[in-house]
Amino acid sequence: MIQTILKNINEFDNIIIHRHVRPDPDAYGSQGGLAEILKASFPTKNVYVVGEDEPSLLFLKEMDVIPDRVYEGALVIVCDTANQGRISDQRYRLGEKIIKIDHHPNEEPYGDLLWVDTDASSCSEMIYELYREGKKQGLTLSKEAARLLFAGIVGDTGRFLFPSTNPKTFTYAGELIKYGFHFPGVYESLYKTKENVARLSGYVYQNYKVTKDGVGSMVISNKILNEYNVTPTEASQLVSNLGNIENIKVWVFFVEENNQIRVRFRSKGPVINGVAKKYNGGGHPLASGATIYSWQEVDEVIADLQEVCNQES
Ligand SMILES: [Mn+2]
Repeated sequence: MIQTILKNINEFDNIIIHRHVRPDPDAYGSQGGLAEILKASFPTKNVYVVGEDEPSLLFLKEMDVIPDRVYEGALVIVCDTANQGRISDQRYRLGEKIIKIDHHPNEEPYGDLLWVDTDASSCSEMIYELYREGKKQGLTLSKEAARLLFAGIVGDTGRFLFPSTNPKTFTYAGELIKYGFHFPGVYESLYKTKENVARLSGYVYQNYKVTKDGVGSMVISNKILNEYNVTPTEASQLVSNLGNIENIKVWVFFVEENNQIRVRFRSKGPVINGVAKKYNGGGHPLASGATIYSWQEVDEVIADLQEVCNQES
């Protein structure tokens, strides 16, 4: 598949790279890393990156603003995005050919060519693999591409902590840091905490709940978001806080956003993406997301997680 993708890249002069909405470091890293590889390898091609900005990730890459006509006869590559509804900038459809490169379960196959590897820790890891494969044919990896791919791998593996981390992840990360970018700077930008978020973290540790079977949960209402002056996205990221607490096997965050409640699931073993799917969501077996529309559903979600925990113990 990598060879077929490379062949297509060779054939197009205009290449537009997309990623998912509410971008995370892997979305930016895989998109930006691929763009930098292609720019360094094919100086005469026009390579663009598009999508909404995430202010906290602008240190990684700035997006291009392009008119619709650029899509005419262009190759579109979508990174790190499982379903079409989540592609940031829906103009991706205007391209002549669409390639999906992703590591989420392939529940919604789309595009003319698909490369999906659910064993990859991150989409950035896949992009690095594409480079490794294409190296013999002349692909070039710049220091900037290395920085972006490293940031994506670090982001999706939680600094090499999550079980998705595999031997390749360490090998590739080791190869990437040889390019000489300042990796402590990447960590600093990715993990610096705003004061109000740190204080909300304290609130989470004080107020989370846990059932006797190991289902942890946390509800963050609009009122709390306002009190701490924290955005729903910032609050949702605190889901990882509960990961190290003993007795918690599976945990869930409910964060109010507009008239919806965003749900984030995490697990140390029991598979939870089935529950996410039931509530208008999906994702990885041990890390998924969903959306519910009333506070009454909170108890139902916890009951479903409880069931998952009991089945596997
Ligand atoms: Mn990813």
